[in-house]
Amino acid sequence: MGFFDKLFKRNKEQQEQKEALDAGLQKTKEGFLNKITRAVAGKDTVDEQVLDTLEEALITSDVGLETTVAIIEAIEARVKRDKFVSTSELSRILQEEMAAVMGSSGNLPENIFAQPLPKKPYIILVVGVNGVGKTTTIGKLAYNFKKAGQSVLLGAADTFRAAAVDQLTIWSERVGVPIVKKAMGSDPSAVAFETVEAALAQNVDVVLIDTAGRLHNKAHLMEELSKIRRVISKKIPDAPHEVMLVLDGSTGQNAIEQAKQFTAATEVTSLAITKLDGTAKGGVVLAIAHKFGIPVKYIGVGEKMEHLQIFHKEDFVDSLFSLK
Ligand SMILES: Nc1nc2c(ncn2[C@@H]2O[C@H](COP(=O)(O)OP(=O)(O)OP(=O)(O)O)[C@@H](O)[C@H]2O)c(=O)[nH]1
Ligand SMILES: [Mg+2]
Repeated sequence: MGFFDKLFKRNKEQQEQKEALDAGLQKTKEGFLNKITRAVAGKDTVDEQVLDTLEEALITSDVGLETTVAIIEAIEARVKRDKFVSTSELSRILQEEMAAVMGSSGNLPENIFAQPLPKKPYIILVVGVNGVGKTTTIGKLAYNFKKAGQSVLLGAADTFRAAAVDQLTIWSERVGVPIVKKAMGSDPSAVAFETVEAALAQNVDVVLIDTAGRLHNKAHLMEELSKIRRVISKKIPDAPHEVMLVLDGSTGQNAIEQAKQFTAATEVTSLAITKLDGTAKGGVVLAIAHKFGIPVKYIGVGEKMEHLQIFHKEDFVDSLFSLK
């Protein structure tokens, strides 16, 4: 049991989620903890050398330079202030500072899916490059919203590939929520428009709109997203209410690069980081949460619908440190 673990009482479902997170982060943890253990081996107190090794451990665990420096500086300040910090205290301080550096991310309430949404219908546009897990994340979100009692409508605005519409249709059947779709090659904004129209007519709570991750080129992709946004706002002026960028955590620094490009080209209001199961690059979550000032709301720790988690930064850090 880790440090933060002791602070929380979890119900059965939360406990299962935490175990899935622990298991998913196994690889990241192994690399990371080995490096930390090496950093403090044979030392009683936190000195320059311990901090140097720690810095290296964080950077090579995909936490990235900028975020690592922020964490190390915070620890240095504490060491300076408290004069004597033992290496046994270091682990606790490190966990606290790792969580702190993630800022506004990971502060969502446990019952987020059941809470009344700020707008009805609440329109979420899901964006990201191909293969990151957009369609899967939509399926998982639909499952969670529906389970919490909200009515959901899916919009298949990825019309670039026939398989994309099929894939979202399978999710709609699996979860038991309706879908608006058109033939492959149709105008994606037309699909988005009809989806929003149907949501208004049917008094739906949440709308999840899937988009293509690959088009002829990047400029075309961004242009298409702007057009979808424009068309949606013709029906509901302040929609989409959320633009969720999906990032594949297993690609490490690549995910950061994608986040930079998308946030420069379009307004992104929330993040989901997928495929944290089975990767050693989980440290990238800290970098993403720290760098962009956009809340990481959800993380994916597997392919199934139960494998979407509300992102809790303390749980996340705790899982990086808890040895099974
Ligand atoms: N292990 C794991 N696999 C995932 C996760 N999320 C998605 N996947 C898998 O990643 C692959 C791509 O997911 P999609 O949802 O099709 O990705 P996409 O972004 O919609 O891709 P395009 O439609 O091609 O743009 C699928 O095989 C998913 O099952 C996750 O959290 N963990
Ligand atoms: Mg897709």
